[in-house]
Amino acid sequence: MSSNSYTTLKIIDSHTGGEPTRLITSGVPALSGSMIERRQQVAVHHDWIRTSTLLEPRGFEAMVGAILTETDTPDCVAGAIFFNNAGYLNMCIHATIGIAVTLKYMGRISEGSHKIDTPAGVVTVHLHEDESVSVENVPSYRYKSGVEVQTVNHGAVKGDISWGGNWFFLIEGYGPEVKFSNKEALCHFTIDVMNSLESSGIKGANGGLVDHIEVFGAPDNDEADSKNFVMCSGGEYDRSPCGTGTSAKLAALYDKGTLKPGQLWRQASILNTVFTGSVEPTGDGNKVIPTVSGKAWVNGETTVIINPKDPFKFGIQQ
Ligand code: PYC
Repeated sequence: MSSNSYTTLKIIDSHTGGEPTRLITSGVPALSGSMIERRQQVAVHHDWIRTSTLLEPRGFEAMVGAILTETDTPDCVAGAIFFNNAGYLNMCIHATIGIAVTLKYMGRISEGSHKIDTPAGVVTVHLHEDESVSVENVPSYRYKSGVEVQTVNHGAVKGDISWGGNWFFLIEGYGPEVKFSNKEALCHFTIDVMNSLESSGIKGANGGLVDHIEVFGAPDNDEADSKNFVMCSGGEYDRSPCGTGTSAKLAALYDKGTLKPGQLWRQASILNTVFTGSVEPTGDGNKVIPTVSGKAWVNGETTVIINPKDPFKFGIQQ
């Protein structure tokens, strides 16, 4: 773990539909217990791993990180703890797609089906011949529809609260048009909605913070059914279509009766990268298992060096 009094971490970078994933593959202190317990140990005792790998000068705000862990859950090839510039996530599908492709790059898995343990539960990844990856997500559902929130700067906005591994507020017909040149206005709009949901006490089930906002618009071409803009909990937008956000959308479409089991939905991102998805009902109310597919590319491999003398060894935190 340390050489010449430096602490080191090994990382492999990838991106999924434009959204980066920084995977920490070694150098992490020993963790134990369930994935929720392991995440808690990292958050309380080793948050320096998150800040030193994702914050400047090594990272930037849109980067999502994951620690590759061992797991006590039988049949899983690995565990994953997800985090971003602001804190920890339950689940992240773009990162899971990135992890599957990275595990293949590391020679740890080959084509086929593999289970990965996460704080939200066990997910199954299918690594296909063309290197695309499908993730069978945790049970997802629309919790509430047509919820109105009074925002500070954008008037009243209505949306659905839906779970896809994280809590999402799904919005259609409000806010700036979903196109890349509007990204600043979309950031202002979605952050206003996120803050207004919190200050109005509008929550997901069991008081869950609704910390992802997803706005939908018409796709630019016939390669997608919809185009989205997703604001993540750290105040940065997702460059990919956001897999948990796509799951939340699929669950809402199913609940509305507009998406049948097995029917394909193609969700484009603000960069026009596409995830495809479908659902299978669980038999438990309106809950479904979404499967979301996309492609990731490994694009870097490096050693993080933590020099005790470096004032920004753990990232710039103001
Ligand atoms: O793909 O699930 C996802 C995700 C969550 C936050 C950023 N990406």
